[in-house]
Amino acid sequence: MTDKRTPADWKALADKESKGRDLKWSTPEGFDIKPLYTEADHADFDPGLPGFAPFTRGVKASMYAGRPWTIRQYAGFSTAEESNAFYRRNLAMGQKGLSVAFDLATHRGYDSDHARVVGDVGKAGVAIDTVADMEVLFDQIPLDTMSVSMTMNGAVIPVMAFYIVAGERSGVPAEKLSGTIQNDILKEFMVRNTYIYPPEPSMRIVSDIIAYTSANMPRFNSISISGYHMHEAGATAVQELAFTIADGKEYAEKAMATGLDIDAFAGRLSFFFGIGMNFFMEIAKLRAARTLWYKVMDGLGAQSERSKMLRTHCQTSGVSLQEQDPYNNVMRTTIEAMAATLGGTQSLHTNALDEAIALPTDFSARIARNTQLVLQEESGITNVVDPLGGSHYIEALTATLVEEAEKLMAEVDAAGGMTAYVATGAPKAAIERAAAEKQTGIDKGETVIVGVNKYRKDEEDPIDTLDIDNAKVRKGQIARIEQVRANRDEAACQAALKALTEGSLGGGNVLELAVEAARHDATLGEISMAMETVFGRHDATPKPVTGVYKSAYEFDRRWAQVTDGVDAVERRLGRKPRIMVAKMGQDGHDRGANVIASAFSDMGFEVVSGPLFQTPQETCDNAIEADVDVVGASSLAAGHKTLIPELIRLLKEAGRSDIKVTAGGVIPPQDYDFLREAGVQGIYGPGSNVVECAADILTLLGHNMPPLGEDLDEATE
Ligand code: MLC
Ligand code: 5AD
Repeated sequence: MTDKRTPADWKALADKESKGRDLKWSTPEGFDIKPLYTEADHADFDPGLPGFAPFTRGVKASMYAGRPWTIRQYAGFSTAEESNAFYRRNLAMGQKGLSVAFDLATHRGYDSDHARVVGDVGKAGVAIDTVADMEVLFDQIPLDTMSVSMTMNGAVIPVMAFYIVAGERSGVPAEKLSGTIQNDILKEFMVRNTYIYPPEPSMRIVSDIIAYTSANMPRFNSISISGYHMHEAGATAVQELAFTIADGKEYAEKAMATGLDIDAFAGRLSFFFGIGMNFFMEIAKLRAARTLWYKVMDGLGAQSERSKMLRTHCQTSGVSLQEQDPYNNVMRTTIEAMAATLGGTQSLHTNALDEAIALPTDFSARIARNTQLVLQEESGITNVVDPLGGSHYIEALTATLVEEAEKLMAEVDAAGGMTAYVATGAPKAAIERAAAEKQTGIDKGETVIVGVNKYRKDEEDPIDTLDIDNAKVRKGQIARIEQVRANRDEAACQAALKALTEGSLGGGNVLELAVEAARHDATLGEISMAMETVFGRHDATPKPVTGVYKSAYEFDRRWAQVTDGVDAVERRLGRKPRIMVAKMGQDGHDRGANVIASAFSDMGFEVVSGPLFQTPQETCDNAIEADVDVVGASSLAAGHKTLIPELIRLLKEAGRSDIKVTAGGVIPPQDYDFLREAGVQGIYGPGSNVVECAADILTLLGHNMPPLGEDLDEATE
């Protein structure tokens, strides 16, 4: 017989055991997590049943018992030939759907022969310039049965057009194509930065795609509304939920404003969330997302149940993975994959263990994929629908997330919707603040990362990583572009491009017009430029937040040593030490750059945040004009071996080799010697402590910085 006790009895006993110590844990969302949850914590929340509104417990009644989630590994690198071979090997070994990663040149609408993309071609994804490339990418892959996701937002029009025409050329008409295009531009302006055009024409492109696919491609998901990148940029679960669902609402409203019936397109809106290490929070997040979307779509007047179901892809978190002791990443990814599947995702990518260093090798990709196969085929997770439904903690978290996200969504509504809210810069700044807060927790050791800020190995064992020869890929791409141009009907191609430019002014559907241009073998750069002539190109300079580091480190001894050092250098120079945080190439990942800029300015440096997407020449010119002491080049998209040495060469040529160059970001240790030989004076990989980076920079500037853990007097004794 159970002993009938009340929560008060439990509290008395727990207090006694813990000798009155406070057992609450405060999450980045600001939730106070208690050590015990009971029914009373979620009494007012009704999650319903799976397959029924509000879909909290899942969009299908049978969920994975009927059909498991899609194992869909995001991948792409180098050429279409190499990526195609990689896809086919993976499909043969248990992967179920495709998910294409394009290189940054493609993302930003440049052909591989463009001068701005010398460091980017084939690096972080596959280079696609023409329909011919797209045909090679899907060679021997049946497009009428294989669902294909394409992560494309900036150059979404030429990429969709190439996909449709590649389908046609392989005998598969558009209405049979199944898959997803990311096509989520709002989050690009907030966090991901691979936009091309300004917000307004970009939003029109989204609506044109929704209109085209709802009329011609009934099996194709017209958008993948993405919280993932907010998550990776440091957003809390509440921010990720609120901004993503509000983005979805904005797209739906914009499409309705063009005259489309909500039920004609809403069933093909899909979502994408990031899944990090806060296990229960992430499970609850997916349940909350479905609940929130149901309410939003119901509020917009959707009639069909399908229009109100939030279907989502998930990816385990890239930023949670570490360069140090990288085999720990396998465990992290497993935990995150469990959260995604216990949360009821439709499709999943699991990251590879070498994530923090390079793109996956065959070896690391295999472990990542097998993580999902083991969960599906060995763990029993698929047998029961929403197995954590009814857990007091999970239900309470779900209810709280819904409530808090709705509060933030009300702020978005008050600002006039997400397009207007993004234009104020508020969501980007809020996410950056959350990111800086998370980073201080890690740097101070309050948030433990095993193998990084605790239990760190004295020496790391190197692992094999993938290296791509971008010069070679670029040469091959340029040859194919020339071949395609030589064989096309030039007059017909130019006429189609002209029609696209005219249609961009208004009236036409830009996707429909681009499909025609693709049929005449226009290149990606040409199609993008045909629209850019009308729409213009959007530029941005990061504006990092300030004050977060300063307040977090108020009484920290090491921080004081660094700020004293900054003061000493300032006295010597007669001005503050100046650092420019530079982003070169088409790599728009600016979380790391912003964290550095924010912390360094709090430490007393004068920080110049360079604009995004610079060429080495532009960065060199900016650095000289601002007369900085140091350029810190942040690289997360593998362009470092091309772009940073070029910057150093240009500075030298300009007679300013006194300006020191350091590098930070995703840089494999194998490349350290190469970079040092090229003149890089400090390299800060993932897991670097920001305060120690500053200490190092002060040393570079000639200051006698005490080693960590020592006072200067002790150090010099
Ligand atoms: C599913 N089905 C069932 C069922 N479960 N039918 C009966 N009983 C069940 N239990 C049906 C579905 O209704 C559907 O048919 C079909 O099976 C396929 O299932 P799905 O659940 O729709 O899965 P899938 O096809 O995989 O689609 C998942 C998705 C989609 C809707 C989330 O949008 C998608 O694949 N997204 C992937 C996005 C992606 O890979 N992004 C990578 C981003 S990386 P029907 O007829 O209903 O369709 C990135 C990083 C970077 O962005 O670079 O920054
Ligand atoms: N191949 C495989 N995974 C990739 N990612 C990004 N580009 C690729 C690629 N080309 C993954 C990483 C990264 C996230 C944005 O997507 O996990 O963190």
